[in-house]
Amino acid sequence: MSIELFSLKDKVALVTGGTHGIGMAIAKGMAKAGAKICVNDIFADKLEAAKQEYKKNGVDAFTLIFDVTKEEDVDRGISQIEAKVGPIDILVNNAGIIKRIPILDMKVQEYKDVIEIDLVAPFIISRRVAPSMIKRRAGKIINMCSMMSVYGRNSVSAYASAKGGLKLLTQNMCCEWAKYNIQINGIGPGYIATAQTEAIRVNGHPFNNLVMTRTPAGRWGEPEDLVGAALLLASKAGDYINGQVVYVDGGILANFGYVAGENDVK
Ligand code: NAP
Ligand code: GCO
Repeated sequence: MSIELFSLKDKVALVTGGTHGIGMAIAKGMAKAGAKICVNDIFADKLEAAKQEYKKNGVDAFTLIFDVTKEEDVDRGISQIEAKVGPIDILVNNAGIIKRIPILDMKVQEYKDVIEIDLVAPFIISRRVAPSMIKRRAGKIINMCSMMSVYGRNSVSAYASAKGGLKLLTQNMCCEWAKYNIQINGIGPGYIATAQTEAIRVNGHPFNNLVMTRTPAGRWGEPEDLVGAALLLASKAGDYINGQVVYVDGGILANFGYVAGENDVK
């Protein structure tokens, strides 16, 4: 019974940017729960490498090229999935980028590029997928938010603007589509060891020290740490969870400035 609650048997799941990192871990987890996996990317070689990696894990992923920011590309890609795999039951808006540039140094175009991928793309893709979910009176949308959905940090203004916006887009989608039995939620990962954080995850780097000392769990998260929350939000188990962001962060958002070993108060 409890296993059935989290089953994704025969569900069609699209995980955008699921060629590595968090997206791939979530897609593999969903495949294990029975879902048929579709992933996109903009580069053919990355898609091919991902296809092989999925195959090694016993997953026959449907891979296709489309840029999440281009409406026509998205339309063509989703039509292809619908024709070859089936209508999408689960959409994970995972594709994302970050630019760490202080506001005064950031070009307007750089700011817009982040907003396009991290905020406008989930709007474009969800709008393309939702009408079919509405018709079928069933669907799950998971938006990859961030701790930057609720906090700022120096040098990530565009990213925080996008992820803060994505949290509220999640809430608005819930307001408009919950009545059609569609659940739209976000996952807010803490600091996770992927390509996106590679440059700041180096021994001795001040940011690495910050993550290690301020995260109550005392470690970086692994992409696989996100799978449980994704299964909850994608399955029957999450049928009455709507418009929420589930933070999977080793406790760092719960911690007001505590530095392990430095400011212990007894
Ligand atoms: P990642 O390893 O950099 O993966 C991001 C994925 O998005 C890649 O597959 C990338 O493709 C794809 N992508 C980027 N632009 C795209 C576009 N225009 N069209 C299609 N695909 C595109 O990042 P990650 O750490 O796994 O992050 C996944 C999501 O979680 C992102 O939304 C990120 O902001 C969010 N997140 C990450 C962390 C963290 O600590 N890592 C924390 C909170 C939230 P290419 O490989 O071809 O570039
Ligand atoms: C940064 C990090 C973050 C994380 C994540 C936090 O530079 O602050 O890369 O943005 O990736 O989004 O939840």
